[in-house]
Amino acid sequence: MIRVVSRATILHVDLDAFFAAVEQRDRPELRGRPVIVGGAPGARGVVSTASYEARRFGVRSAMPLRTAAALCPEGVFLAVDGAKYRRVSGEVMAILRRFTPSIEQASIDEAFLDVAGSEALFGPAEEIARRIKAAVRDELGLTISVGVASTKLVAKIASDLRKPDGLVTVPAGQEAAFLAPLPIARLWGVGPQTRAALTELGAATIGDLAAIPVDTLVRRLGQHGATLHERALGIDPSPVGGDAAARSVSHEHTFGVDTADPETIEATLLALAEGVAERLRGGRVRASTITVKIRDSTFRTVTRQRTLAAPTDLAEPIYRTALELARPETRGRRIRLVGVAASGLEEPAQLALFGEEDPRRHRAAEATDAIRHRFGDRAVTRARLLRAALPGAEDRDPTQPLERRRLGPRPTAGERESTQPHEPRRAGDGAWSRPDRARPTGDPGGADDGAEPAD
Ligand code: DCP
Ligand code: MG
Repeated sequence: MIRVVSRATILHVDLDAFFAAVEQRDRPELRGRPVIVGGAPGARGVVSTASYEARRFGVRSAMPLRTAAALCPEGVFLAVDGAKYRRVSGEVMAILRRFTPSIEQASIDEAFLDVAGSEALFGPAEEIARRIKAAVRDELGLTISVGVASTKLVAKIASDLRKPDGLVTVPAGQEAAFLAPLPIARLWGVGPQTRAALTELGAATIGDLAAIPVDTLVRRLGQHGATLHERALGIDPSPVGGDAAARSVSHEHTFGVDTADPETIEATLLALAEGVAERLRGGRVRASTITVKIRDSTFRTVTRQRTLAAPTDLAEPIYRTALELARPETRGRRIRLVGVAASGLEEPAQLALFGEEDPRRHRAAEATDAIRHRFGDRAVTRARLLRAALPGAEDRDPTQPLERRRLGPRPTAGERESTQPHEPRRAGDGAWSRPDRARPTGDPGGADDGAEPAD
């Protein structure tokens, strides 16, 4: 069998003691104390999670609360605040999306990222992992653990190894050696029954499993035995995020103070469009659908969407489209939040089929990315883009009614356009653009699904 040795560009990110960490962050008096999230100590439910202080007493997720209370009498028992954790989850995912459009949220507190296309912009995968850890810590006051590897399977096992606040990199080619000493239960697909069967075959560690002939495993476990043998060597063909068409890249901004000033709103849309375009280029994908999200001071939220005539990764068409879509929704309102998302992503192989935009413009945009990467975000003037896409000063006169002003060139495309009221979502502001792939593990029942995210 020929195996292509790829690079370690897959990250698995997992928050540490997620629900408990959010509570300790928001209530400093709980820091350093054993916090158990799940309900009152005498209640009939189970533990959702426990802080690392409580874990020292043996408290674990899914344990009955009463057992936890017996193990840890001085524990601080808290109810599950699902809406809050979903909002924070959205904020974490929004940070992750800044580093790559190739992201797959696997549960409420974990995601896989493929940063192969982001290394030119942000540095090697391990450096990206460090940056992500710093951003989550500095911006959200939470710690995460990250695994870096060539496959999702190995990245996930790596992220779990040095929790909390861990960072474990497994260089390409080292997967089997990394896994060998670990117990077989760490592998995907090893539940109690499989574990019993493997124990009978003498396998306690993943290395033991890898040493068993495949035929023996297949005789005992069927096709699953062959799959496990591959996994024991670190082989896992599953791509991050599945198909590109289901993914999207989004940036959004909540104003410090709600604003009705068109100039502020337009400038913000421009910055968001630039950020989205940059991430598309970093991920080597182009988008054919642009969506804007507008939330006003009454929390009325709308999204408006348009499909472009040709897929793009440039800020100008994204900005122009976003502006056209946002204009009727922002007129005369005090705006709380605006967002720009690009979806309908296409990989380069498909892109060759499409007519190119001006290749010089494209190269210039990529050069801009490279300069930003080296010298920081502010190094590149936006004058060219501002001149090209924004109307002249007279057209932007804030004393003129909006409808009398020219707000940038007409769009070039627009077959499909839709307006729909914002649908209720499980996550908060940050998670609007990407339908959750998997229902979060331990989703606390969804009792508040449908509530407007309270931020
Ligand atoms: N969860 C839950 N019920 C479970 C497991 C988890 O409600 N049986 C919730 C609470 C956790 C969150 O999901 O905070 C994330 O699950 P993790 O397994 O990642 O656990 P933690 O983040 O709490 O801890 P760790 O540091 O081990 O990741
Ligand atoms: Mg976690």
